[in-house]
Amino acid sequence: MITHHRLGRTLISRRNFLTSSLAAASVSLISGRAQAASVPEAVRMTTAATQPPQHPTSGPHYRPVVTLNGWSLPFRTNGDWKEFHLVAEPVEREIAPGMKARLWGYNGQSPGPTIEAVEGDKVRIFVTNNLPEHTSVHWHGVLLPAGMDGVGGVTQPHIPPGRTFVYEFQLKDSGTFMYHPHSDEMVQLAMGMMGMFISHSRDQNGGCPDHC
Ligand SMILES: [Cu+2]
Repeated sequence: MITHHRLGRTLISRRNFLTSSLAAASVSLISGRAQAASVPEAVRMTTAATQPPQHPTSGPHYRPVVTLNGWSLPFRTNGDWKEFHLVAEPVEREIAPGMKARLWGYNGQSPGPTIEAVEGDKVRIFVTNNLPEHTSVHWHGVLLPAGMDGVGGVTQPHIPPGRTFVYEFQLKDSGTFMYHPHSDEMVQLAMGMMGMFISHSRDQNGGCPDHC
């Protein structure tokens, strides 16, 4: 229902107030380092149409990307952390006139939304599993602590259905990366579970030209 990032941001802050009590009640369903943190609103995009880029309203400036047939996941700032909420879930898409596909993805999209942050940022990504089986999220190519690498059964327990796991890491590097599950990979990737992860450069010349 949220189709514009500014509107979305307003709704997020209003809803945080409502969700904080819910979050407190469901703390036992959350695992990971930020166990007691309140969970940010999970923003969904229900259309596959390409959305306008999301210009940052807090933190270091960057020129946002445009994701074809998608958009970027809004974030909120909490202290010096950028907080995102990914929800792994079934997604239905009409991929040709009259032809509906039952896919899996994130936040109403398949592939999932693009995550954008800046080299040096601390990111906290809440991942809620609304799939009928366990999942995890691997941040492909991103330099991070082993425990945040998202390999289910190796660097963390798989995230069971109905549970939320919290990933936290600081971006050491800039670059174009991707995220995808490391749980039942052959099925979950084939069903559409993946998304782009953009770590913008802090270098003004390299990352942000004059008109930025
Ligand atoms: Cu990978």
